[in-house]
Amino acid sequence: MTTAAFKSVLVIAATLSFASTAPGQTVLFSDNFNRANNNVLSAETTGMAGTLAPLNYLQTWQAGNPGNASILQINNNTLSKIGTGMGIGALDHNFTDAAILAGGGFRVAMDVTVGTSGDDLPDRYGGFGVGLSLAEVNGFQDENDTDFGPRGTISNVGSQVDQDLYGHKGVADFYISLSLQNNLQIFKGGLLEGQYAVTPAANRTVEVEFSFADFNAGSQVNFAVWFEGAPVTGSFFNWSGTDQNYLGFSLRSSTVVIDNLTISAIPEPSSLALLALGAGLWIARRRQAP
Ligand SMILES: [Ca+2]
Ligand SMILES: [Ca+2]
Ligand SMILES: [Ca+2]
Repeated sequence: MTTAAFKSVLVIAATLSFASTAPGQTVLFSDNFNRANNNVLSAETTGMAGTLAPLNYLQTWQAGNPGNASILQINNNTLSKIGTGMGIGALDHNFTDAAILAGGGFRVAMDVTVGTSGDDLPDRYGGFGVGLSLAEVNGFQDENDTDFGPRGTISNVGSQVDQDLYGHKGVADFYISLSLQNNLQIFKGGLLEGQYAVTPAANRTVEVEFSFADFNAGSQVNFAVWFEGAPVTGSFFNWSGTDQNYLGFSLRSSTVVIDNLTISAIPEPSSLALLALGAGLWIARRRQAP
């Protein structure tokens, strides 16, 4: 290989590492929610795809448990939270699959649209958390009133907003929300880690890549965040439990609309290298062409 071609490979490899939709990912589960309106999110499996499809949605908290069945619903080909009170649920699957370990990580993407509200503005959002146990998922309660939601609160932390003497901590190891005020909000261990102002355009896609060596308690998980395909931030957290990686979502505003949920296994390093090598050879061949 020529030096120029080798440099191309390096550039392509670097680009692949940071691209928001790297090729070679295995879609474990995706859902465009393009199916008939229903108060039960997985009443039909139309719109679901991926190696784990179909999956069931647990609708743990709908302004109560069992609460109001219409709070979380399939509406207008989306997953929507409609009506008064929070909607909190999860996919009924522990994302500790061999395909995730093989590549050393996974990605989650979803489009988030948050409807209006007159109060608690930093705590009006849609988002998801990972590193959850099934017991935590089944125990979800309103995260603005209790310590049993995946996210935790911002307005209520250390203040007396809403007459709460104490803030509320979430149960997810990592959680990210897009807020009504267009901040990406990252929580680690149920506490706010940082807020990042973003400018929504077309799809309002929140995407996070998680990479790690194993699912053991205490192991480090690196994360990288994109919004609308552009990098936002990255850092790390640690799994709080062993082999506990349910994915939960929580929605809090007048309406919150989720669409195009995708969970992918990141490619094995060997296949990524092969992709880069293939692209490099292709460039080299084109450069040699008359
Ligand atoms: Ca849709
Ligand atoms: Ca429902
Ligand atoms: Ca955990």
